[in-house]
Amino acid sequence: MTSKGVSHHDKLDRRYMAAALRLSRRNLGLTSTNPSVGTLIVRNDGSGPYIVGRGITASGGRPHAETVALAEAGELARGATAYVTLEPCAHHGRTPPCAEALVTAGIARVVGAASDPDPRVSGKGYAILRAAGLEVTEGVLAEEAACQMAGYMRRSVSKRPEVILKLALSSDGMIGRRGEGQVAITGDIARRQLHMLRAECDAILVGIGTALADNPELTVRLAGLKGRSPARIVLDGQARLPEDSKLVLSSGEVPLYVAVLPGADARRREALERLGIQILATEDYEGRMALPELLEDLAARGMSSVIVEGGAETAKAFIEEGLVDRICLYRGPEEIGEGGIDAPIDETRIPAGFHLVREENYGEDRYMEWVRAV
Ligand code: AOF
Ligand code: ZN
Repeated sequence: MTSKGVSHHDKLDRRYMAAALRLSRRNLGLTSTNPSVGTLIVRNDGSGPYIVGRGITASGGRPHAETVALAEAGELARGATAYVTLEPCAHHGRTPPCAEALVTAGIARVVGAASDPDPRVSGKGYAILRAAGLEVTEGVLAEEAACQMAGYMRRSVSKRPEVILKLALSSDGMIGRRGEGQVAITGDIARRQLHMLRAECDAILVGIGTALADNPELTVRLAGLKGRSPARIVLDGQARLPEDSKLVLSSGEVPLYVAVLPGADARRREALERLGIQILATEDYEGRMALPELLEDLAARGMSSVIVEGGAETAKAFIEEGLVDRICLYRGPEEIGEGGIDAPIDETRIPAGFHLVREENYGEDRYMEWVRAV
């Protein structure tokens, strides 16, 4: 093949992998503890490539993406190329190994993005394909795939969920006004984008200060994303969350966890428990809640990603302990001025090790997103 041929091949591989990644993004937040994987089966029999099968990891984590795409392709999978955003699995879990399914279906070539850190799979999926004589290209858009599946990657590698810090800043760098509850900082497009981001996570977390001041509901309220609200978590050392707060009142529809310190009032704690709220017993670390242990507990409960939405103290605690993996910053056009609450972090104070992955305008608001590698 000429070098020109190779580069055309590369471009096509990247294009289909990008499409498989866009496809798999749809089920983010629905598949934990499994990642949301995407698969495209593409035939090329002379008249140019065309897609014969599409698959995303199903809600709840199974069936896997490859199974879904192969079922759609049927006999057309024979001789085709499969684009998979994660190395196909090699283990007999609750479903047979996808690597074997690809071989059996007669797939000729597999293009993979991210490698799977799961020790039951890592390297073995690709090895099965190669041993059966399939052509394998690994690592196409690997960074993009790992970034999108960061929750799965972080939980597999560090036994804790990915922590996403969301901040909405006024033009003068404030996140709100003292004693005022919720202050509108960003516009409607940013609000909708945030609800989409919430839907992709397994939990939304706030401190009790924010829960008391804002009385937020922390659900996804967007047409088209109904039923996609993740669990809510309140860091509430003393179990002060009021029984008539919106968080408690909506806990019948969307799970609510309240993380308390060992010294929390037993009666308050029991009152919340009686309302069906799940209490997370945390360790007291010199008067503060031990966040690494809390995160381990959340991972053990199957959560792969948590979005921290405030307030300043809670954000600061996660930043200072080096527990933030992704920063999503919205910068609105208005000033807050007098009585403003300073943001714990901004564009000029992004910790070392993070790199900018997105920068967009949502109406009058600027959106910026930074991640650090898992
Ligand atoms: C794939 N395709 O779509 C996904 C994969 O509990 P199980 O049997 O579903 O296995 C979970 C593991 O499967 C998970 O840790 C990861 O290694 C892999 N996820 N693999 O081939 C998929 N979601
Ligand atoms: Zn599989």
